[in-house]
Amino acid sequence: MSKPIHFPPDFLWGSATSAYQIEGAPLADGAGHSIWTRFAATPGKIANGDTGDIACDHYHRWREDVALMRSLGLKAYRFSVSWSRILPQGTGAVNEAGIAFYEKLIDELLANGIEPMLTLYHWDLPAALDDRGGWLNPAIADWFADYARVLFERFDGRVCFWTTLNEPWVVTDGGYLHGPLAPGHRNLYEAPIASHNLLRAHGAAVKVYREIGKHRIGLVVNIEPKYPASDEPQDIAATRRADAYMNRQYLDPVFHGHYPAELKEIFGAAWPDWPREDFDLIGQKLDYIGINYYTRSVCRHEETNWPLKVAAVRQTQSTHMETGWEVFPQGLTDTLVEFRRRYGDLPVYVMENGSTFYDPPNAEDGQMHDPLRVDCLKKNLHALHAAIEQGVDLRGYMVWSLLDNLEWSLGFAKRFGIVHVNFETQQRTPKDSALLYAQVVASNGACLNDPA
Ligand code: PNW
Repeated sequence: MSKPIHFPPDFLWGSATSAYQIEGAPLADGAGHSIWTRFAATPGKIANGDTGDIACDHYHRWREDVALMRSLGLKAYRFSVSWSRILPQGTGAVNEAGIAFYEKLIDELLANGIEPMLTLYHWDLPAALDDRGGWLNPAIADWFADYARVLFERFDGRVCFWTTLNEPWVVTDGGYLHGPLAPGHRNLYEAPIASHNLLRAHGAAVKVYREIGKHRIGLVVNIEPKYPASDEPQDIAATRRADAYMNRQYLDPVFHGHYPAELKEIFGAAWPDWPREDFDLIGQKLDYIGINYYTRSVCRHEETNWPLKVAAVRQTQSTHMETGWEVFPQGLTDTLVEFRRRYGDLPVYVMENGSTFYDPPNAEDGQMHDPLRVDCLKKNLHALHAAIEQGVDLRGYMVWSLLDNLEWSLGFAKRFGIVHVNFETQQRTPKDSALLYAQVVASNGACLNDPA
């Protein structure tokens, strides 16, 4: 029997979204193209030909969506800003209409007692910067810091939680190494450069924040704990490579001042020698770390898998999500405890955690039963609590996602929301998982002690 659930008194319960996935109207009011508006316009890149042109129409329904958060009792809302709404060309002239949209949203959140948590970059790079090399151009550290400065100057104080980047691993792995995400490159030589420039950009923005910001800034990474499929040395080595590539590639430079040695093994001739001084920029002190957790992976050596030589072993006895991800709540505890062991005692926020299971496109009579998501959420919250019991300085939890939304290249069919969206009518319907989450928030987790 584990101990009764009891979360810290100021625990920040909230939900998360990102700009391109929910806003719609990506070119409204003077905004520029992003790599995602272009990617979506390219046939075959997003399932079903879906695009973010309308998405959840949040650009027009933000007030209703804040009211929805309030009705669920949420204490925080993690969202991202679209860089190309603020700077249509990526650098230079500020588009005041873009600022105004986020200003209204932030003020509405505050008026409803909801803490805004702002992410500067959730994957929608201005297309004008992609034309100049995007994350491959070292100048992007300055471009990003200049963009960050604009938002710090306008919003610091009203926004007390800042995040530089969401999941640099996904940006590089999906955008530059394997190519399912914008800008869709598939290039072993580009991937390390993009990663390194993401880290330099992160560091440059934190440096600017220390000059002018007065609150908290951090980085958000996705962690997928890796477990060996056997105790064969080859499988153990494969697990180490997978862990280095996905979980340590960004955290080691930020907290330890160097990359994991395995990256050279993985990238071979494509792995550059980095200038020593870059690590001073990258290693800026952070106020918190944000961790996104969805699943684990069980690893075995597989000679033919490029470039890591690792294969994931499907756990046939487990429940799997629509994305094929295994439901594995223990991995959330392991991730948080392992973060503390490796990198020390820093305030931690789970900035995304959630699941996708099939829900029908229409919610009848105001209800949507989602028993698998409810079950997964409960188990994840128990696992979250176990990490606190084991000494992790956990400060908050953001469920992914508030709304069903554009799941990137998988389109609208993969629903992660605790609130159902009918994409024809834009009707929002809280699913059973949202009703459960509202009880969790209202009782600060105590309702999780109730049987069933
Ligand atoms: C996150 N992986 O992406 C993103 O931050 C969200 O925008 C996204 O909608 C959500 O998770 C659900 O997919 C990830 O392969 C994408 O490990 C891929 C991975 C992890 C996170």
